[in-house]
Amino acid sequence: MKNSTLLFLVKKTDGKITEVCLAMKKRGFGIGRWNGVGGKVEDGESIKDATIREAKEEIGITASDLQKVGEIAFSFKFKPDYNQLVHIYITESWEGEPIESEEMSPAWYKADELPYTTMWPDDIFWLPKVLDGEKIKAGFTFGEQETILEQKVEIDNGGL
Ligand code: 8DG
Repeated sequence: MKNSTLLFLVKKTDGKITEVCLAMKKRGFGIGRWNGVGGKVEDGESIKDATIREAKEEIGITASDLQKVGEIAFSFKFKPDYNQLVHIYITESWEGEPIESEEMSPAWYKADELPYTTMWPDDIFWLPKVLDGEKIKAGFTFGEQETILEQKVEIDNGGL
């Protein structure tokens, strides 16, 4: 399965995530949706390096101190070319301020007011857990028109 990355910049208050930077995807896969930043890992590139590169390309920041919080295997029953393993990170550390690029337009949201109806339909099933401090391993199978056919979300605080 192809590897791809997903990073959420977060701000904490008293150790709890209170704000999340999302970015509106302006083109390609996931267009019209709010999401973290990320994309495909290139040949010979580490997953962390890909995460940092994509964040720079998409919202102009240099991320550091990445914390891995999840892995999700996505399968697309009718488009197996899209199948991918997404490696999910959060960080409180970056240089620069998120800015708009050709690909994405960033905005800050309160962690308990994320626009789930304009996000990938699986996010509601795992992202609240991640923002609550859990680590997850999950799998989703999509059918036609992005309906979720199968799903499994496990808490995995030790394994990642
Ligand atoms: P390109 O447009 O430059 O060709 O591609 P890219 O930037 O390398 O990658 P992409 O295909 O645009 O990356 C897709 C991003 O979306 C990547 O960060 C992983 C993420 N993503 C999925 N599925 C889901 C999902 O169901 N939920 C969330 N939150 N993110 C997802 O691919």
